[in-house]
Amino acid sequence: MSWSVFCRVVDNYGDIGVCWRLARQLHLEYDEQVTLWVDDLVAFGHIAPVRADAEEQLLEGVRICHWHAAAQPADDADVVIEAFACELPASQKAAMRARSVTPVWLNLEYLSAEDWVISCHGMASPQGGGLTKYFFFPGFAPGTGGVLAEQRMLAARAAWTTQDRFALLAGLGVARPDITTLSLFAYENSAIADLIGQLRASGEPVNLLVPMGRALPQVAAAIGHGTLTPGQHVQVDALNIYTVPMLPQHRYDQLLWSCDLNFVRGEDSFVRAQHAMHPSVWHIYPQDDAAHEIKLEAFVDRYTRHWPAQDAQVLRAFWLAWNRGALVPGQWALLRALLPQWQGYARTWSARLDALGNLAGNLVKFAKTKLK
Ligand code: TRH
Repeated sequence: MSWSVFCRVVDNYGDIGVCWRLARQLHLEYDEQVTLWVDDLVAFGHIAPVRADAEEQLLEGVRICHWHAAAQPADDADVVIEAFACELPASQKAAMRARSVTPVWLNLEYLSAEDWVISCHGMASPQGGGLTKYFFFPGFAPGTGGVLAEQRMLAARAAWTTQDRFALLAGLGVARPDITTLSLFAYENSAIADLIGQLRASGEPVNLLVPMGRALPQVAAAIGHGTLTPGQHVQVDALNIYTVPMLPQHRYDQLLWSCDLNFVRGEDSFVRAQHAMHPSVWHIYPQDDAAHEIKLEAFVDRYTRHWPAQDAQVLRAFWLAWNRGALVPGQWALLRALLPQWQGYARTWSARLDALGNLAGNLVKFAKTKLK
């Protein structure tokens, strides 16, 4: 089948992060012909080696086209995906109406663990002119579209060794890869100062790897350092802070595999941290009406369903505190004490995710049933 995926970068890297992984996997693992239309090649360039000035380019077998005001996309594709409810351009809709075989039009939704997702997954909405749009919901439960998980990532993860881990950390300048190692990818968050304070007070030797981005100024402020730039190492007490440049997506995956606990955010890094089979803390994308807390709790409910109640409570309290911007004194110590058991729970959770089938494969199956 031929596929066109449309992506508008609302902000940050998650929109294009998800679309790029999906486009690449559809081509590499399902042998589909894929065009990815994206409106922000500069943001895309932070996670993959794309040229920002090219109208059209080929990367890993995927045709990438710049979607801008003057572009008139009109692909003759079997399946057209509007990612995250980005509106398809009129020219594309006209091409879809004119097609002799009606294409499958899919809205790929945001990821949520809420129960209602199961009943809405696959719902059809007639669009006139013989076209129907289907709502495709990623999710964590049977009856949803699952999450992205490439075969080659799963194979690479299975082959990842302690030596690989040490080599990766050494490559980032980490002097002692044998001590507790955390990564911190987050939005601006006043709880960062609390975390750093509690890490320092613990006296435990810890590596804290901080990717470039929105959390970095708060890390710098918390240690009274002024500006931090990529590749720096600052030691405060037993806490070793390393600033990490923006890595290509597969390297970032490897970084997640290499840490004992990953602070992640948004949608894509959140899922990748689950594939890493290590404990994680999620900074959910904040929404004005606090709707994000409902989503956060829905995930916590699902994720900790089989945990002892006491352990689940430690996680829930920490995640809520992190997202509300203030840790309670002693909260890091409680989370730290949970890490050994949580490591086991994280493995079990990851196996459950694998059993759902991956999002790209589920999309292919779904599209085949609808393409007439
Ligand atoms: O960047 P995010 O916050 O992205 C999004 C957007 O804000 C979007 O509008 C919103 O809808 C969505 O979140 C929920 O977080 P996310 O989703 O984790 O995306 C980050 C991407 O960046 C992901 O694909 C991983 C990638 N990445 C790298 O490739 N290298 C890196 O070094 C890092 C830190 C991230």
